[in-house]
Amino acid sequence: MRTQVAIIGAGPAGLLLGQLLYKSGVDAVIVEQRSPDYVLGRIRAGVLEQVSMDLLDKAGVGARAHAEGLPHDGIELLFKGQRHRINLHELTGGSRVTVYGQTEVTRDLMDARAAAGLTTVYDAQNVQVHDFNGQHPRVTYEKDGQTHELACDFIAGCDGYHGVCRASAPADLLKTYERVYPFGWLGVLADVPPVSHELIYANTERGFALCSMRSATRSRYYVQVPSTDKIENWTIDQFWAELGNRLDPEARANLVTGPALEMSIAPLRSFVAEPMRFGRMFLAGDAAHIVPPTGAKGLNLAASDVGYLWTALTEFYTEKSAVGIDTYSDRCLRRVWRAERFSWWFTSLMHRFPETGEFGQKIQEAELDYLVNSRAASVSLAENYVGLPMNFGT
Ligand code: RFL
Ligand code: PHB
Repeated sequence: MRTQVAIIGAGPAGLLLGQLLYKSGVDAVIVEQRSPDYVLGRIRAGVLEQVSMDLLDKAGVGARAHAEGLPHDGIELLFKGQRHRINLHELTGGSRVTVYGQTEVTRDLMDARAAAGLTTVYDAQNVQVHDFNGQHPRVTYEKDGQTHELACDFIAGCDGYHGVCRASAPADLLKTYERVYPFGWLGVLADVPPVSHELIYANTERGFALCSMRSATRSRYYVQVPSTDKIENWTIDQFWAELGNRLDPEARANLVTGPALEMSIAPLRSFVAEPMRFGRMFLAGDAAHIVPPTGAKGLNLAASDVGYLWTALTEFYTEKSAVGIDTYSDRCLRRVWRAERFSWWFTSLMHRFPETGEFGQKIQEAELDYLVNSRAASVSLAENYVGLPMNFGT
């Protein structure tokens, strides 16, 4: 088999790239190690920046996100038992975010890919990338007991944090930066109405909590737990009790409980791999970087990487220009590090750190007090939360 761009991974990054390239007339095949049901079963992100919504529109798959996604003009910060609203819309001069689940984004992209008759190889085993340092890269994989080869012009490594593409980059060219946090998020998805119509980010002496949602009837909640904690240690009733303990009295009174559709613990990590291009192989999304979920930036960064890569590859094929390809890594990494900084800062502000004790808690409360009462500080939070434009600072 031969294609112009071999995309490794059918998560949101790979699927979005495939759809954008299709719109530009560039041929791509996606190779994914899991089944479609497994990919759709992963419950992850919920908040889309305007930049991501625009890319979904450009890919021709934005209609359902516009129709069913919930536009949010603000978020609430809860500390010292009181909630304070950050008016994202007013502070940013008109921007907002859209609450629409990653599962739904993935489903919309999968449906569009199937409708266009584009090739996705699911359940591919032992995927390997070859010869990306020369002019003729190749991908090999096994399926149904046979080895297959995919010849291509470029490889897009959209295969997530545990993927094969970053692992195949020459070790002497790759530099990684990492911070692992001493806690994770215990998350629950449940068919109950949300406690509030906007997201609540809570800093409490018992640890962080987040009240999010997927729709008017489906809620997504998280509580901070030590990184040593195990999901077997929790029942759903214990989860609801702990969440309630981290909310203000009004939110606690509004909390509707029910059975969990999904319950799992996600570790928190900051990670960046540099560069994001190795010859004719590009990394995009979680394959290149991880942010702690506090700033809701992971999926959005994956989308903006893909936006830059799509532009670069389209320029290459339609204008015979390599400028976008040559600047891809630098352009992405500037945006990545800005999002890494914001996500690290918001994580540090909202979570209980075992080593900083009561002093750390008091400093956080003082910063939160400043944040909600200073317009300058509120604007800084708001403009980062809704997402900086793709050409910011250029
Ligand atoms: P994915 O989604 O991990 O997809 C990678 C795909 O590659 C496949 N794969 C391979 N395929 C072939 N060969 C191999 N060797 C392969 N190895 C792996 C995998 O099976 C998979 O299908 O990466 P992608 O596309 O870069 O997308 C990134 C996002 O999924 C991620 O950044 C977000 O989910 C992060 N995130 C959030 N991001 C936001 O923007 N807003 C949020 O509100 C938000 N909340 C979250 C989150 C992540 C969470 N968890 C569990 C990590 C909340 C949570 C709890
Ligand atoms: C979610 O709804 O899953 C979600 C929302 C906001 C975040 C992280 C996760 O910051």
